[in-house]
Amino acid sequence: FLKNGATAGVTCVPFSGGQPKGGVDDGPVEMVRFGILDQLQGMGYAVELSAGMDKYKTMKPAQDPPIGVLKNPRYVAMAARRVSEQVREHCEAGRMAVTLGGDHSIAMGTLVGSTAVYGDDLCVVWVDAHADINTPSTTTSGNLHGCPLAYILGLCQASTPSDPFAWVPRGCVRKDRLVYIGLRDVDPAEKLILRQHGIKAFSMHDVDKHGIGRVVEMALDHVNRDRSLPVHMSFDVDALDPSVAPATGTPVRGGLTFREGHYICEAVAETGCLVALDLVEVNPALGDPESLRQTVAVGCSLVRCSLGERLL
Ligand code: 6HN
Ligand code: MN
Ligand code: MN
Ligand code: MN
Repeated sequence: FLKNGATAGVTCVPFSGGQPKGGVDDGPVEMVRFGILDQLQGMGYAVELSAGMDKYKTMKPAQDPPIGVLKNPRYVAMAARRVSEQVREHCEAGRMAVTLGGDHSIAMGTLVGSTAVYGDDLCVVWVDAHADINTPSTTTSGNLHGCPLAYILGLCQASTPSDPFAWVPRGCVRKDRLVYIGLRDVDPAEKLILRQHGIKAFSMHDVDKHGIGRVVEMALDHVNRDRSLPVHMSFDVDALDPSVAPATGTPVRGGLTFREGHYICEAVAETGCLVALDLVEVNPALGDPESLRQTVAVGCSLVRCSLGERLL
């Protein structure tokens, strides 16, 4: 799919409006400071960086009252819309779209961007402790980072003209082309949604039972049996165990080991099908300097592995 697989189109999204904790907006700058762009260049990629990353902080509307329980709805919608345009540009140019977050609400934008180019052939591998599939009516937190997939799959009520998310093409990702790996903190209403819509998910229980090798194979078989369709991987760093990635806003114990996380990225890279990658929820403000260094380092290393860095 990649006309020029050797160019990485990187979008930095310093955004935290999808959840209440500050600091996750510094995730991208910390990963850049750690050297992710040089590292990709060192791997042989040309790096094309989206312009104007400071805009994400200044675009916050003066007035953004909750809509129902949803917090910062206009801000989240504006930021995600901008992300969608930047990711679409990268995909249109045949670049590997790499998006560094930021909280996970920005995936609403990355998926609108990638599907605008690849259509409903696009397969989504969502690596996360959480399902991020709450609708505006099921979310109890009102945090939009817990909702992106409900919008993308078209599980929310039809949008009204005043809906800030009216620009999101409902159902741009097919339900049978989404698969989860790493789940272990799924809200009761989300469990119902997964079941009702027959959405495939591999929880940590499945990882324990089958091993990560088999789980990734089964996950890819589900969405992309022939390994012929384009893949967008959205990797929430909280999929990893908090001992591996402590600096994140919603840590849940019992997560992926360092190697299991990397294995997923290596196996997806090996398919040659990856066209877009999100690495989100790195929050440098949480924890001591060593937790921060460790989390930023692992985030960068997951990006490199997804883009084909090999152990040998
Ligand atoms: N994330 N299910 C919870 C909620 O608030 O809806 C947690 C969401 C976490 C989202 O980690 O990207
Ligand atoms: Mn999560
Ligand atoms: Mn929870
Ligand atoms: Mn998430």
